[in-house]
Amino acid sequence: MVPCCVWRWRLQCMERPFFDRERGAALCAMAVVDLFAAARARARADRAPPRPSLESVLAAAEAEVEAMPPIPDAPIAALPGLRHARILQPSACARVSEAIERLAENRWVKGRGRDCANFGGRPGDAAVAEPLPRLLALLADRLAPWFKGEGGGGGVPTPPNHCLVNAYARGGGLPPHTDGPLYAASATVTLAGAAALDFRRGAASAEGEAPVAQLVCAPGDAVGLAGAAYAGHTHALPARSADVVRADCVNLEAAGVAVGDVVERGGRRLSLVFVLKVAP
Ligand SMILES: O=C(O)CCC(=O)C(=O)O
Repeated sequence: MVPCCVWRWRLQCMERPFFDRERGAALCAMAVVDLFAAARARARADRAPPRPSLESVLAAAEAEVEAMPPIPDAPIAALPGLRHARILQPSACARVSEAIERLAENRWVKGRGRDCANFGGRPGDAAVAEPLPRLLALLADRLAPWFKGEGGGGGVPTPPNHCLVNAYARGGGLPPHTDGPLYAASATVTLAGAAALDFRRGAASAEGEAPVAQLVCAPGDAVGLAGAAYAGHTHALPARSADVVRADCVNLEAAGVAVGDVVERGGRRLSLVFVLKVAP
């Protein structure tokens, strides 16, 4: 960075007549300042730790997922089809987040309230356009029991085959929606940024209607939607930077919160939405 006073001085020099000895000296001094600034920038870059390779970041995250115990069934009685469980411990969550940020780097698409990156195809397209990267496929395998009997799976655990990565800036959110008729269930893993989801009765319910349930999810948590929770309710992530825990919160104990607590979203929310697309 060249200090402000140097810029002012440079501009004054430029305004002087061309064959000015003082100007010549000033230009030499400027060159010296530039050389020092460049050398300082180089030294700073040399001091920064080298970026780990994508392969090593992926390998570390995959090892964490491979070491995960099977996920519990974890149904929430208050809303049939809703599940919630902590599936990633903090170190696993940090490694998976880092790997997902790297995988998504060249895929982000700007959206309203969030940026999205798709793996497996676009959400609205019925076809599965590509196999999931190994890390996402490993997570999908872990989540398979929550998709038992979905998508013609014949009552056996069926891994989801599409993943939407969501990144919300502070205060971002999603209005009430369902995940659509192409799927019958979804599982969302929070990797960064806690949040409280609101559920409203009816597949077309909107913001003006009162929520019937709230669910708090923290980094490392998975939320499963199937049956009535998937098709008979909308879910929403209100656009705000903190959520107040309400009396209709259905996972107080599992989330370790009490009514009236304020759950800060944090700077950036990163979540993975897994769905099972049925081949057209
Ligand atoms: O980030 C979340 O927890 C919600 C994501 C969601 O509902 C969606 O992408 O449809």
